[in-house]
Amino acid sequence: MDKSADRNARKRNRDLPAVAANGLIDRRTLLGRGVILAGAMGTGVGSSAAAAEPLTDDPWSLEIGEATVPYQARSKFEAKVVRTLSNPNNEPRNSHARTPHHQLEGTTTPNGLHFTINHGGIPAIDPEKHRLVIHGLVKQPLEFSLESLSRYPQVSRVTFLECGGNSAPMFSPEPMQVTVQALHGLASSAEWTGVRLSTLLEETGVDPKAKWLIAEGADSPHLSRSVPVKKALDDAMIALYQNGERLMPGNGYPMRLLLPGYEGNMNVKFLRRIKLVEQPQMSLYESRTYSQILPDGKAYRFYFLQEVKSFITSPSHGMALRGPGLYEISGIAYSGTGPIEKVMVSADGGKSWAQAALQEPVLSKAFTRFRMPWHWDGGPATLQSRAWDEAGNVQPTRAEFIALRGELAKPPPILSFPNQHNNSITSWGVATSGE
Ligand SMILES: Nc1nc2c(c(=O)[nH]1)N[C@H]1C(S)=C(S)[C@@H](COP(=O)(O)O)O[C@H]1N2
Ligand SMILES: [Mo]
Repeated sequence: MDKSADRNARKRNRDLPAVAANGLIDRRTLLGRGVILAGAMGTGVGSSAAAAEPLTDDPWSLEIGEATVPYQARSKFEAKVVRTLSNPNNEPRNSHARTPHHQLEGTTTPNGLHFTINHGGIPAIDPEKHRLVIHGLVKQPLEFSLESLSRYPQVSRVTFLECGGNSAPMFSPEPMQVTVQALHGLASSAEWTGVRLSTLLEETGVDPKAKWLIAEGADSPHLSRSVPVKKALDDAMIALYQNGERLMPGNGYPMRLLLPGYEGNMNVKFLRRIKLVEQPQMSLYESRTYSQILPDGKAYRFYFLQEVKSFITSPSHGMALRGPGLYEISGIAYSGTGPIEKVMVSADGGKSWAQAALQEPVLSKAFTRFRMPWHWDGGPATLQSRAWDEAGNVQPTRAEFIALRGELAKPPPILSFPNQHNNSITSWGVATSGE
């Protein structure tokens, strides 16, 4: 960009309508008013002026390319975009893989990067032999194979999945200096296709006495959870496909229970059994691990909902801004209750706020991408986002959340994992260095 074009861009950007302190700019400027974003601002990075002479040919333009393979993998130049693992050697305990939100865009988590938690490894299930049984308080117990399930009407649903333990580092009394992947990587979003559970329960018939069902997996821990029949008849499904292809092995191949908006753990993978019952079973994962202990020593009996939440993915920890100029703040918002209504963004640690643009489509219980133009003047800034859902729920500040739920328990209690369901606001500090 030559000097005068650069000057013009700077002037145009200065004239952009500010909507909150520390450089936040009206979101409507994103909608085609020609914001000149960072990099084109004459700092010598990002886009640069095209030279007048014709393009030269690089080696890859001068020979026949690689063979086309039956199942393609991404470019080798993307090899660093990976999940982080908690148990790479498969020791006999649980394994986590976290989604790299800071390296992804849009709202769909690619299947290879969907987060996963497996409490006893990933079973190698033969899809021909796998069966799902629905029994208990039903009129007619039934057994389904993968093939018989495919004869029922299929539905697709885009929904997020989040572990109740996602964002647990936010309970720390000291601010954690970690990436968005380490903080919030136990949440992902995909399009799931399969059969509504209500369709199958119509086939079996449900005894009016049945108020709960127990869902059980075919992996070695036989993970099982109690689910209210009301949820089963609402929007629960047996998912067979993930973003158009069969479920990934770690995400429940060949079939899983999907409970949109409910705690990840209840979405039982490798699903082999659904038993209709009168009372919840009080299994390990609902009485110990995911029952939230409160500061007064009492506990929530059940905690199913993943509440309204948002976090900024760019810029975020580990990235560096390359000099003052215009940037786009962008992130993800979602709520287990329904669609996102709005997201507010602050660049001054929550003193002033401005409304972000929501990227279409805004789907119920799915990741929603928000965007906010920001003019960074090179000074210190604290970036935050705060989401509202259509039901009127608002994401709490960290102080509000901690007042209700307490900080990290020390020493950690033996009988419970108390640090669950943290949906409070994340802050990213930006130093004058741009880091
Ligand atoms: N059968 C079975 N189901 C399971 C698990 C498991 O280990 N076994 N992990 C649970 C937990 S703790 C979570 S958070 C979600 C994670 O789903 P994902 O691995 O597809 O992301 O699956 C749940 N369902
Ligand atoms: Mo979980």
